[in-house]
Amino acid sequence: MEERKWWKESVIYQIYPRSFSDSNGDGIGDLNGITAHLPYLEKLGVDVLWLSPVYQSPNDDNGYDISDYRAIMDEFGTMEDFDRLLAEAHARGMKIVMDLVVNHTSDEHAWFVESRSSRDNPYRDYYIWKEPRDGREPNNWRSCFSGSAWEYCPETGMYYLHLFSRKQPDLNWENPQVRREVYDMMTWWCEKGIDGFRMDVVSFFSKDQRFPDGAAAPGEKYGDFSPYVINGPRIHEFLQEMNREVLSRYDLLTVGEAGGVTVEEAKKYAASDGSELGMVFHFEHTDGVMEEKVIGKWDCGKPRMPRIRSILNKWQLELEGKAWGSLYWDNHDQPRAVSRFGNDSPKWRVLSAKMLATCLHMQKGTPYIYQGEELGMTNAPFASLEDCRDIEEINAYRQYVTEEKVISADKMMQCIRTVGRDNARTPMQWDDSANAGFTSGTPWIMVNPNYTQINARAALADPDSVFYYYQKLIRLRHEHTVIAYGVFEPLLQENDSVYAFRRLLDNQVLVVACNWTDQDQPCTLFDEDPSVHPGAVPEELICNYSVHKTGVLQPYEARAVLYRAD
Ligand code: TEU
Ligand code: CA
Repeated sequence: MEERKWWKESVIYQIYPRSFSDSNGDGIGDLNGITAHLPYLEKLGVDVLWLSPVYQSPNDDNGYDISDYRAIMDEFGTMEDFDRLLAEAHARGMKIVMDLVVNHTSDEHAWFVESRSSRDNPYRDYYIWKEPRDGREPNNWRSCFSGSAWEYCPETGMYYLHLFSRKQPDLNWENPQVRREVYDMMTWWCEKGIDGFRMDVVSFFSKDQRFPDGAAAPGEKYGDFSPYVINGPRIHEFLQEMNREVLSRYDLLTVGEAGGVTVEEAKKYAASDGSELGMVFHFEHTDGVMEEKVIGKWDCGKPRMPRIRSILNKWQLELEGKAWGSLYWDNHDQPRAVSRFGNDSPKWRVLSAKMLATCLHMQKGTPYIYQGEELGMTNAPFASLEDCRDIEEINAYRQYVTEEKVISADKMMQCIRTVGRDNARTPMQWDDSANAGFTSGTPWIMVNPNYTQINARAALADPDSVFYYYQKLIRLRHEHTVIAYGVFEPLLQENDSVYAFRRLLDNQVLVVACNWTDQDQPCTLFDEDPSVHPGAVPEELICNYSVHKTGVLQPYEARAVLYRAD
């Protein structure tokens, strides 16, 4: 069994503060709103709260554009509010993980204000500046938020790189002074007593210093920077330095958001020797898995379970004994799990949400729950661009519908309703009062109209709710080390409807089977003894049906049975 670590046995709950709870009626979630709901989170049983960025920011990308790393965003409250949240979370046995966004800053950060002012400013090389090429951008890289990844700065007649919005200039990680500033800031937060970092676009820090053009599809104006940025030449050198300078000096949870990471690269980022990070998020089961590829990241339709299974099983098998993994369906950049991977119709929403939860939480790795996932919250019926707030959606709409006219407004709205990030950013649904109890003011983004049925108060009053199912899954992970540390083995790999696997540790075998369809599916897995210990005693740990059918898994049925040989 791997070396035991608290963050390997923990369940992490991601809070998007802007949409969690508004305590002062300005329509925007805030830190005191989180503090007020710590009892709810303690009841759920989660161990760690990961806060999306709460630092000072002009909110061009809702806090992922930081203008002061050592101050709290005005709309979220004060540093005293933060200190109180940290102390109260700790008092309740919960840890706080911060979102570290250091691939880029806001263009309103003091460093960039200095850097852009003159070519010989001491902060000039904190960012990536290039001369024009033939009077235009230095290369053809596309920004993740549409358009060029370069912005011209007339003050000095040069371009700066921004892989995201023009208000998010990339930091120059080649500059040791930049790395020093980052490590000092991280240390400052660790000294305040936080318990870890989620690291934004950690796989983008190191760029190929030749900045070559990327591949552009025929007719496309911009090219793909990925091969020259993702898992770049010095990334592991940088992270090992960060580990030596900061991470190794504290007992932290560290998780890198590693867009484009392969399982081979993940073995370096999350190596068991602890030389870099604890774990990474990969994107293989969330990017490009939908049935209908429309344009860019914009897909429609549903993913097929066998495709999801082959990806997740690959990661389970490849990381075994080499690196620790993360488990997630949802976050603030992804659509709601029950809408994307499950079935959000009134008939099947609860059952399929529980099935998805079982499928994920019985796997090996640290599981992440995104706010509202424990309620089975769904995608939102955004009617038009006016309902959207996300810069990625708004820029993509402008590019594809307004400027390039490559898809219709209706098709773009269908894509946004399917995979748009705002699906995860509609307010947390607390009760059936106005605005779902999120705010007494006007919410910054529309509330999903289904809040009257889907909300925390209703869930807490219903013993069969998704909430109590998640609560049980979390408790089981705390009670059974086979769930955290058991070796993963796939089962029924030819079955296109049932996703099954087993976990082995010492004299225990945990068998899990999940029906991903709305039909009965034949399954005799639990009728014969699937364990490796003949005569082992079966104990059903969890199931989303109270009555079983022999030889069948009912629609969206998920079952986990522990076989223990004495
Ligand atoms: O996301 C990184 C990233 O790759 C996103 O572009 C994501 O893949 C995409 O939005 C999926 O549709 C991180 C943060 O999680 C995201 O919220 C920020 O917008 C981005 O970095 C820039 O900080
Ligand atoms: Ca507020």
